[in-house]
Amino acid sequence: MKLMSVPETADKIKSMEIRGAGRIARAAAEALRDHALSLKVKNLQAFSSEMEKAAEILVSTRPTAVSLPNAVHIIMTGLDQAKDIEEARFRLVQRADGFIDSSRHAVENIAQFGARHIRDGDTILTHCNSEVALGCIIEAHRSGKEIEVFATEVRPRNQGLITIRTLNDAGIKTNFIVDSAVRSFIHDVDLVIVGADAVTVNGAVVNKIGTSMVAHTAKEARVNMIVAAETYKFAPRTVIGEFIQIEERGPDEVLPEAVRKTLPNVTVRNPAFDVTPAEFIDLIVTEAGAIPPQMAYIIIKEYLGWDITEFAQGFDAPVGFNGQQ
Ligand code: RI2
Repeated sequence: MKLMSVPETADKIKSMEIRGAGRIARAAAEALRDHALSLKVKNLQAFSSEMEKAAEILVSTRPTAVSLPNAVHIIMTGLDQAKDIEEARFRLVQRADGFIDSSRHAVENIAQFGARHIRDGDTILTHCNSEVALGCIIEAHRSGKEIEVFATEVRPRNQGLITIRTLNDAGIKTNFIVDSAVRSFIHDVDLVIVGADAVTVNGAVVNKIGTSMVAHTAKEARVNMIVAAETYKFAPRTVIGEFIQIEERGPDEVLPEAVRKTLPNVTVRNPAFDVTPAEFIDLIVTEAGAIPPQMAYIIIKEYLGWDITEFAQGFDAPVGFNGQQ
């Protein structure tokens, strides 16, 4: 397999050739690991500073999915405690491989846990393309439950096309609808399942633009809404009141320049994500189990290993994935 350089991976994440909050985190982990393995420098200080630069390039690609800085933080932790380059390299590679493995296991466990909340005969609505949300749906189907899915188109990047291809290939009966048709079909739906790019300490979920509209519609129709999210999508810095930055992407994704030129008074706005408040979400399914959104702090503290006291000591306290030091 060809190794991808850090700038190559960063470009692919930016352009969304590599996309999905979990996948971009694993891609960043691979890029950091490969960079560490190929780095030829004279001393530990140079090694750390080169790795820091690479980490910064990767983290700056997409600002919303907190899986990315969380993964990078986990992998970079402890570099300064190594006694030489070889130890630093070894630790980093171990952490990167550990993160990739944990991430894959988390996706599998969430599929198992999430599928339990899907009943035989259920019709499920999903928005965008989330590997964990789809994992739950596919696992329910695999375990013999008869289910049907409504999948939205997801303007402007049409991730719904990836979703319907996956569902089709799994042999699941699927209805493809435009985003604005959600309210027209919500009474045919028993359960909404979506993924997450970030979960805040107060249980709000940041996910693909349109998710909050789906959530409002589901709430109005008394349809339950489940969010499938690995623990590394919970955002530690929201504990100290930081907001999640919502990525606004370029106008070309929505309207070609040739058309925009004819409309001098029109500005295209293209936020990639929106925020769904906790009260619109019934359950967040993580690899550590299913929790009500209001318990998000427990995940940040117990599973990511972040505690409010650590912020007082400075943000770089050595913590790791699932709280391992
Ligand atoms: P998984 C995606 O963002 C979608 O918003 C999706 O719901 C979320 O990441 C989580 O995806 P984008 O990369 O990690 O399409 O569950 O902007 O695959």
